[in-house]
Amino acid sequence: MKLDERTAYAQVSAPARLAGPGEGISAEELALAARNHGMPQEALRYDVTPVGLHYLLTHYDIPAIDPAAWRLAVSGGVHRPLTLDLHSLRALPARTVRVTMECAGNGRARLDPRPVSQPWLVDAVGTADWTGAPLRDLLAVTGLAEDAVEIVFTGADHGVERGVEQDYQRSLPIAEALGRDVLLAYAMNGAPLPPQHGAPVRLIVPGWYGMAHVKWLKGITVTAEPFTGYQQQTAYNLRQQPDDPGEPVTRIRPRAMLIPPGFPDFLSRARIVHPGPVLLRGRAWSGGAPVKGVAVSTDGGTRWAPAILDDPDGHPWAWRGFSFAWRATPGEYLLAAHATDESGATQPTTQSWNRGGFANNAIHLTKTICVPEEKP
Ligand SMILES: Nc1nc2c(c(=O)[nH]1)N[C@H]1C(S)=C(S)[C@@H](COP(=O)(O)O)O[C@H]1N2
Ligand SMILES: [Mo]
Repeated sequence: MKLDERTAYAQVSAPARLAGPGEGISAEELALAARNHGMPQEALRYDVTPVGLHYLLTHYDIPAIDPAAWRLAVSGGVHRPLTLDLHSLRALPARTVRVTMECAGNGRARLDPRPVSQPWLVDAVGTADWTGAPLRDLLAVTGLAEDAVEIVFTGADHGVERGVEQDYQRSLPIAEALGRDVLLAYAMNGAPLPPQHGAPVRLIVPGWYGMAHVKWLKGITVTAEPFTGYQQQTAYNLRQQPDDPGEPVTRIRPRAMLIPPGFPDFLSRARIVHPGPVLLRGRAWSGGAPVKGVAVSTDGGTRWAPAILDDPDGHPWAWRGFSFAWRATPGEYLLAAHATDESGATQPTTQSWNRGGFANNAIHLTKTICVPEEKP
């Protein structure tokens, strides 16, 4: 019997599907959730997420790459193809950019019906200071062919997904790739990239959902046609039906998250506060345009009041802090915040559904109870 690619992987690699009514998270999804951890919500307290608290998403294995042996090949539609080592990359002028990154599947686990995949709640976000060489400085060295349309970025990780064997690859249109802040990053928060975040070099595309920031970069290929690889055309598209042409997932939609107030109940994670003034703090971000305003609700979104944005801190690609002075009285509350950006984009109250569970930015509710302090 001759096996084609699909039948060869049929035993281990299921097609995309939606969970049935009431179908819980499976052990396979739990295993993914444990490998690919989120950022604990209380880490919204930091301007820059400490490395171990930043969320993590890795489709296949984390490659073990010897930095001394690492090479980056720049090929395709360039005048001077080249192969670079880490030393020569570090010799280019360095730039540091603070970037809030969010996985396009953030919030997927609460969709109904739920796509069977990495089951994110709302924790797939983090902010880091990335240092590297601007991609455009490297492309100035190689030159670009006149007919260049896209740039394809290839990671060193390899796997099978929905029956398709592949290197992790994504592309960017030339105009996006030439942005001043698109980096070939070799440092995160001032230290060399750790293995799980793409060591020794990854791509950083500020404002775009996570899938564009290719880790463990090994190749850059300039092409004269749009890239049609799996992660570009099959995955990361908004579709209602499997055979829809799909709208590509690109920039991060606006979202605001409250730093969980008070203290948590161990299992339910409901928040507990005592009566009196409670300063609600949070972070808001958008990859499309700067955040213009944030509103807060304490009654699940019936009434809203404006929050106060922190002063701009010179980091346009990073989340913005906000505050709201609340006076808590005994009772049960659903706290919420929502962001609007300068393009007018805002957050929906109900989840916008698509088959992959991508780019949802529904308003998140934080269940909070205010109880009088117990006197000893
Ligand atoms: N090579 C490679 N790059 C990758 C991925 C991957 O699996 N392989 N995952 C992508 C996805 S889906 C996300 S959300 C981000 C996560 O980056 P982080 O793990 O550093 O937070 O990396 C992106 N880059
Ligand atoms: Mo992602």
